[in-house]
Amino acid sequence: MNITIINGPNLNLLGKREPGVYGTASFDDCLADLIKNFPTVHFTYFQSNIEGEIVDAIQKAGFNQDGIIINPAAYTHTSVAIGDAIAAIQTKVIEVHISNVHAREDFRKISHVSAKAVGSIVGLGLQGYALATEWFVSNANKQ
Ligand code: CA2
Repeated sequence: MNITIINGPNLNLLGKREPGVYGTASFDDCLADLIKNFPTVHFTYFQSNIEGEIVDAIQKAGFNQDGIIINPAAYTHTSVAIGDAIAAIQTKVIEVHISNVHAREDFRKISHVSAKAVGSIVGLGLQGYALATEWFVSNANKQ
């Protein structure tokens, strides 16, 4: 099974800044755990701080992967282009947010992704990525 993980702006800083909100682990740590814990999954990881590059990554993964896990970070709340890209592809998408966006500022309650995703996981920390992977593995033969 092939899963692409796409992370948006500033998530390259995980583990280095704001540990109170986003924890102390880097995404490299998280990816190493995913690779270890899901040996049947081939993960492709992409992170960008640039909106158009994220759209390109969605289109690239959107027709040849078994699942996409995306955390568009701040673009979640602003990017019609990322929402449109998710609506345009075949691959199912799970939206993940590390923090509980519903318990933060009002602007974080808006998502251009949620309605186009198969589901969303918010507020469960980096474990959200493992839970999303688990869903794709469990539902592989139903897609
Ligand atoms: O909770 C999430 O996963 C977010 O997508 C994270 C975004 C935020 O804009 C969304 O509202 C919720 C921010 C990512 C910034 O990541 C940092 C990581 C470490 C240090 C500073 C920022």
